[in-house]
Amino acid sequence: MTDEPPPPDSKLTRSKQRWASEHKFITGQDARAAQGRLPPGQHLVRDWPVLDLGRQPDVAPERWALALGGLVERPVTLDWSGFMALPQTRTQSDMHCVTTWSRYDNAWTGVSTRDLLDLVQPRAEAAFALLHSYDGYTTNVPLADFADAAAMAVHSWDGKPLTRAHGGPARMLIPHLYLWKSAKWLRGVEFLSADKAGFWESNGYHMRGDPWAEERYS
Ligand SMILES: Nc1nc2c(c(=O)[nH]1)N[C@H]1C(S)=C(S)[C@@H](COP(=O)(O)O)O[C@H]1N2
Ligand SMILES: [Mo]
Repeated sequence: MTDEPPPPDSKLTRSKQRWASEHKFITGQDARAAQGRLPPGQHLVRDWPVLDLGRQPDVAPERWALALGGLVERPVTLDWSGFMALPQTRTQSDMHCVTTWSRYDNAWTGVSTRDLLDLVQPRAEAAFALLHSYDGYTTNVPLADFADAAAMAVHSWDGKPLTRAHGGPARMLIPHLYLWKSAKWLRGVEFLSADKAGFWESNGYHMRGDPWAEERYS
């Protein structure tokens, strides 16, 4: 799957690149000692900040499609009605952004990644997933994390359709990893045998991104 040219530079994007080189926000806390619900170095917010590369694609559901391919037995491209016809899962989870904010108790509706995997049947060699977005963004995750019980492609938050600013009509949600792994405006998932860095992973950020282990930077 080919991605659009890299999106425009923004002040936040440049700051985040600098934070990676300075290893900013690392507390060095022992992950095993981290108790409770807030990962080390994080603080709680009540609103829901918007973070992206500064280009928010306007994808109407009628034009939206999700291509699932790569190392799978049955590559599938889902249109909106095909996606919505899949089993619908409701969950509640916390989100943790690498810029140090966390937000509790987000109610999601969407399609569980396990149901997507059942559909395409990844081959034995598939070990990583590369997520592709309509704004040209990419991010990579190990297949085991993609297949986590709480991971899903979501279309609703708090009972309402996901807004364009937050990645609507549909985005990935992998709540046990930092939020940059949760690709907004999702358009494709490519299953690979070898790990391949996405946008932030090519700019100093971690290949896995576990907030409890403070896997912020590479
Ligand atoms: N397509 C796309 N997905 C993206 C991004 C992006 O720039 N483009 N930014 C990531 C980052 S760095 C974060 S923190 C979250 C922010 O999601 P939110 O704006 O809904 O809070 O989206 C992630 N997913
Ligand atoms: Mo982020």
